[in-house]
Amino acid sequence: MKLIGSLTSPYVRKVRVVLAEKKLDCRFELDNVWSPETTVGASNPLGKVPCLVLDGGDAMFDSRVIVEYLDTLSPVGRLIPPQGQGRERAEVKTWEALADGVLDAGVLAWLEANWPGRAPGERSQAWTDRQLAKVRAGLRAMDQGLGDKPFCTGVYLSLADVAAGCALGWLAFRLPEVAWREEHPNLARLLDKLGQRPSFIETAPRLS
Ligand code: GSF
Repeated sequence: MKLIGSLTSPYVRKVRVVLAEKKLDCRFELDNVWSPETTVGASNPLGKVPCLVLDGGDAMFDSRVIVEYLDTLSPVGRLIPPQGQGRERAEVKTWEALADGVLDAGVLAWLEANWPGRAPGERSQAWTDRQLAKVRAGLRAMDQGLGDKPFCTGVYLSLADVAAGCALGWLAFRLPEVAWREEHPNLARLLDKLGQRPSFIETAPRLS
């Protein structure tokens, strides 16, 4: 298997953390989706990372599909409850949707300010504010949902924590002005705990 991705993408990081937690082997191929030299389009017509290319050449995207597949490959470090446990499974996947949704809004806000294809006069503060309001509302919901539990859905690490940790780590990396730590001490505690795991240490977002 080969994972196409970048060192900054939180969605790619989610996949890399899952690979590490489940001790799965996978080659990592760096691709800059914003550069004219990107080749990810050959595997993902949407031109986005992460993209997982299987040994036979078939490609899989997006991160939610990839991590669900990876979790089936080995019983080691199960991160998603099995089909039979429908309610628990939906709870984990709702956490993932919430964390990814915070990221989707955060990425849109970040691109509004930073995508070089948009001239300064084309950047909309109203759009940025709309997206940042989603980020803040999502963080409030995550903090409340976590409460004082050790992990998002209880006492075991699951994909919910992986997704939440990748979202929080990316916000700290790209949107430090959101400054969520003081307002959300439960989330700060979770991120600090996750940050001690080798899977999170090895995949910490960096520019190069
Ligand atoms: C999001 C992937 C994505 O937006 C997933 O895999 O979970 N729902 C998808 N990836 C970004 C990089 S980043 O912001 O992490 C990407 O590849 N964007 C390229 C583009 O042209 O939008």
